[in-house]
Amino acid sequence: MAAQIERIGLRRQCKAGERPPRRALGLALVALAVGLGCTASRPPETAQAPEAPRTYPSWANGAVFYEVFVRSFQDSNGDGKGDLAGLISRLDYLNDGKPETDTDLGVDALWLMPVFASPSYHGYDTTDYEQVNPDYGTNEDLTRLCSEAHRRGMHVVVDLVLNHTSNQHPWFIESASGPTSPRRDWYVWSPTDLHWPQPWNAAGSTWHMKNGAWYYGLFWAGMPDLNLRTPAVRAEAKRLAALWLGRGVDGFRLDAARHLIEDGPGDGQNDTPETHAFWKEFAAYVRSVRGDALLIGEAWTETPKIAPYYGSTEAVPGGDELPLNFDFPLAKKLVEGVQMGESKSIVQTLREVAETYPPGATDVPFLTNHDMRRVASVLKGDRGKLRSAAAVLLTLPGTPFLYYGEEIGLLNGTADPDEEKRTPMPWDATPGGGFTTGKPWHRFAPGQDTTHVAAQTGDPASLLSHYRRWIRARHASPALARGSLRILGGEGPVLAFVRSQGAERVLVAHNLGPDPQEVSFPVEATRAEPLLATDGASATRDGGTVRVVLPPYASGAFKL
Ligand SMILES: [Ca+2]
Ligand SMILES: [Ca+2]
Ligand SMILES: [Ca+2]
Repeated sequence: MAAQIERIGLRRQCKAGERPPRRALGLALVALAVGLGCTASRPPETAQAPEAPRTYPSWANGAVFYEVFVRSFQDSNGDGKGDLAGLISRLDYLNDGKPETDTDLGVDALWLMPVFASPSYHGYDTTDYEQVNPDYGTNEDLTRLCSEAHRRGMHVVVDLVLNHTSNQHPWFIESASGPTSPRRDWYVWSPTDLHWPQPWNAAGSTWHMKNGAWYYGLFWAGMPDLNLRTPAVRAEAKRLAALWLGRGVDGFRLDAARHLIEDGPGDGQNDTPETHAFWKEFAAYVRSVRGDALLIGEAWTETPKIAPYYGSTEAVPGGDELPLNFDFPLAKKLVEGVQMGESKSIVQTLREVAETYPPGATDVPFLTNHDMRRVASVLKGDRGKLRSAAAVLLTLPGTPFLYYGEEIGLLNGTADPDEEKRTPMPWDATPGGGFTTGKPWHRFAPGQDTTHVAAQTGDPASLLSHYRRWIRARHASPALARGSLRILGGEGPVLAFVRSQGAERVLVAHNLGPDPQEVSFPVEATRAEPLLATDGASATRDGGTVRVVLPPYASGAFKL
């Protein structure tokens, strides 16, 4: 492969809490200019609704998030299980808080998968919402993690699972004790089996018997659904959110967000009006506690059904329900598009989002998360495709999420269970991988001897260095971080668009395929100056067009 030309214009580091400048919407230019991740179409400041706090976590708009499975990130005490003290010791890898250094990844925020007490390795079945899982440390460790992250300019969001608890939670044990239990209505009970299937599995059962009655547990019998119609449960959810905000966290990732309140089989198990009403109530409460607290919804469904989870962007900038929602359809199309070297379905999804989401909503692109086969395995470890996937993700509008290990091309484990998507982070080639001095709680994914942080950290050609550069390019450009999106063209291997914020415009072009491409774009330009060009991408002004040369899997962002 030809020598890489990698150039970056480092202008400044975005600071946590920085509010982007407002500007008027320039409709004239726009074939498809979307307010995604952009302040352009927010309502005017005069349209204030006095009864509701009009606040929005602006720090999250355009930020780069990093999803961490604490159990697999870094062990501090040799028990083979990652923990919060271990994560704290690795924070400088994620962001050292020093803009002058570029040896760190440079992410802006962390999402921690569940850290509360739980009998399972993954923690999505909570037994105590007020205590950190002893495997991970103490409540004080979590507060210390938050302050150490804040000191480096990072925010921290934790998983809050409100749809269900563990069947070992004292609330459920009390509720199940009999029909007269004072917590009977904290869960959903029926005297008979109502035979509702699981929405994704017609053969699945959601009603489970205990002590002569049937309770609703959407995922399985070990995870009974809370009854969020019960005022005391709603009050408890709010109290717990306020408690952890007070202990230092900056917001919550909301598991199973579309399944909270059910009113019947089938459609009644997803996206009900009562579920939306609960989230609006919960979000208003969280805003009243802390105006810049973030809520991120897991609504794993199609674009038209995700859109309503933002709520009204007129009532509250960014949305009066959940200000961020993971874009699952886009994640699927990004990975497929990169795999096939075809931009068409990525463009179609971006257009559908633009047409469907409320104006001013912030999109949340990602490649994979802990529930998906790792992208490096899907792309069969193909160096070019992995570089394309990273560059596309980090140049899209909104708030991109990385899943730990993606930045080094970590493979999936070799078997089927979910654990194989969540294997320990390989820091080096030693038997414990730098992850633990003991025996890892789970075996490493294949290739730990070659695919690890130490091997990539000082190598300018590594995937890790590529991620670092694109994250830095995003920070160096308000247009790339928070600007609007205008798509140029819509099929073939070239994915190209213009990101704009105020007077700054950046032309972004990716070659998703193995063949060299040369494309002229009819965009007004006084220059075509690389913000970052990787794998040999280049651009020149040519009359009324900008001509972009893209070797295989090359990406470029050019200031116009
Ligand atoms: Ca440990
Ligand atoms: Ca740094
Ligand atoms: Ca539910």
